[in-house]
Amino acid sequence: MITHMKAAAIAPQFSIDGRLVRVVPIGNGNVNDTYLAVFRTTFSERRFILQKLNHKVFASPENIMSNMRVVTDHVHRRLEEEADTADRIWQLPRVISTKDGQDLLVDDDGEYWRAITLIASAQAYENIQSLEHAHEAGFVLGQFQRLISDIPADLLTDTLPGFHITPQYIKELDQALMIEEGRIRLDSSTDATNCYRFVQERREWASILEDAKARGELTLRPIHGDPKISNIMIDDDTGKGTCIIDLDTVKPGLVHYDFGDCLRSCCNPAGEETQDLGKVYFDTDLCEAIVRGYMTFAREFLTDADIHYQYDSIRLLAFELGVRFFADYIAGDRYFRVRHEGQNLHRALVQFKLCESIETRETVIRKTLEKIRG
Ligand code: GN1
Ligand code: MG
Repeated sequence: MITHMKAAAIAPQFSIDGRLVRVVPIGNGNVNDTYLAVFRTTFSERRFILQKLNHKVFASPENIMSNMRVVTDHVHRRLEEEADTADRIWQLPRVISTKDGQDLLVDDDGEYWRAITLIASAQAYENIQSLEHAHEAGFVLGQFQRLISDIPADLLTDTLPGFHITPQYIKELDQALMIEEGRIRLDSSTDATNCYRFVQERREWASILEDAKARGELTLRPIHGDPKISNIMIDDDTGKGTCIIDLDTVKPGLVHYDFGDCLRSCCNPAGEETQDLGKVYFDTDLCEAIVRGYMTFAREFLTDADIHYQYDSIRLLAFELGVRFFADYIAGDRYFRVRHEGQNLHRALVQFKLCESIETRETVIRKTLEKIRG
């Protein structure tokens, strides 16, 4: 059965009133398959998100769901406590159980499905729309990090060991290059050999955050893990941020992984999938707007050492995603979904171009960070 039809067969098994009228693919995730399901009763319509979890990436879907329960229960409680003084309605999806009370449904092929509520009257974008949008992206991330900051670390399982450990991804690249098919892919184009040279030139520096962590300068805190632009929802009516979605990667990590990832994603106006490398650059005005939004909340919990590594985290997360795409291309596209041959190589070129642009603008970025810190 093709996945889309399967989704239509799975949706009614979750605890939703009414009859299913439509299931459509939604979003551009690189890992899970996501659908919008619409149910109707005589008097109302209900929409929710149905997802097939990528079992190859997430080895234990049960742990993903238990983390999701911990995070959503915690954040919903805090939002309720703060509702009277909040400047807006903040949203966060809720897990919908199956009709027999489970968080996950395993189908006949052993695939894992879950359902969550849809965020009302809001949307996420693939590219930043304006300076105000950029400010809201930073604001939403800062607010989310604040809201999860007091989740006890032992309640969260590490669902993706090695996630955002840059030297680990370089090791994976080295391993993929030990296999003949990998070496053939490397030698098959100048784009690939250029990517490899780019990695080689930054290999030593790539452990900068992990070294600071090992020295005890930086400490682990709960983080979102994937705060890219398309995971930040903007309210259709107010233009303000209302929610951060995609909670699969919430776990203890460095807040820098989030900060760097949000900036590398939002400050590239051309977006991650652009075909035109000439349009890829790091926009420092957008950077300033995001950091201002973020620091509204983050000022409260960042230490001097945290701030010291902010610039490097921006450079590193662009570099790291480039390494991840490149290593996956060399390994034969096993992790990130691709629609055509060479897509992961092209995605790597985009991130490396962005990383270079960040390096060129180092002085301006550092000055911006200093100015906002005050
Ligand atoms: C993946 O699946 P998606 O699109 O939410 C990846 C992120 C990358 C992102 C790049 C679990 O996220 O780490 O930054 O692609 N998620 C995982 O678009 O690896
Ligand atoms: Mg994700």
